[in-house]
Amino acid sequence: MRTFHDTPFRLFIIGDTQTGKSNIYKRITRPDDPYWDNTIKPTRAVNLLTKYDLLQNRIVKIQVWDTRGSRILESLPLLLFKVAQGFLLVFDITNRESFKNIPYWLQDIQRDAQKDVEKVLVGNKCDLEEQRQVSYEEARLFAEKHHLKYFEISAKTGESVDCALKALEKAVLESLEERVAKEEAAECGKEAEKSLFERVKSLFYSVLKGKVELVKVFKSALVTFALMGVAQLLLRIF
Ligand SMILES: Nc1nc2c(ncn2[C@@H]2O[C@H](COP(=O)(O)OP(=O)(O)OP(=O)(O)O)[C@@H](O)[C@H]2O)c(=O)[nH]1
Ligand SMILES: [Mg+2]
Repeated sequence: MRTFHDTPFRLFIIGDTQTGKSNIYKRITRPDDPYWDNTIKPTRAVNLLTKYDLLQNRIVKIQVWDTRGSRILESLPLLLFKVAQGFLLVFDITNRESFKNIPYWLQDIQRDAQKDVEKVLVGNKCDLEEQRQVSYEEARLFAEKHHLKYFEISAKTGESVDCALKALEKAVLESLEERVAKEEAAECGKEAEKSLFERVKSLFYSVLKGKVELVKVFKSALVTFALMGVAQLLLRIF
């Protein structure tokens, strides 16, 4: 029986530069920090932290990856996409360009990540309602079209950050459980096939053994008859 406790869910936060990924990362990894820190510098490579989370009464280990948003020289995160099990796809609701680039990020995932990877779309900075450039409905429809869950969050106030993260964790957990169940079913199938094979084999051996026994009996009968014949012949002669 496998547990998920030692296998971290590798969750990547990706999206255009300045969409707030590092601040979301900070909210996730240090949720109890009382202050809002807007002095985080642009990410140069990746930030990475492993932590435990409670999900559906189970403790899951998650590894959160904060990546750089620049699409120039982005080869490092893209190489790492292979190890990801989930992506938090971030755009900034006050920056239309960052929303328009989401399809490119989806292409990167499709090209470089595992096929069954989970994705959740988040529109960050929902505390800046007056500067909004992407409506909730437009983003929601886009998400629906691409089979993604959509959350509007604020790394600044913390609004819905946990909901988005939990949705991603849940999707990853369900997909892993499904995969494990399939693997176990395949194993059971193999076992059943094997035991059927074993049964046919032993049946064959017992039949063969039976035949050998029959041949033995037949042989000894022949020998007995032959000896009796020889004995009768000798009696007649003498
Ligand atoms: N008002 C508001 N500002 C935010 C929020 N999240 C991030 N910011 C600001 O947006 C800017 C960029 O934040 P980062 O977290 O560094 O963005 P990033 O996506 O990590 O940027 P790169 O590392 O360059 O890819 C900073 O000035 C943050 O203070 C938010 O939820 N609300
Ligand atoms: Mg950053």
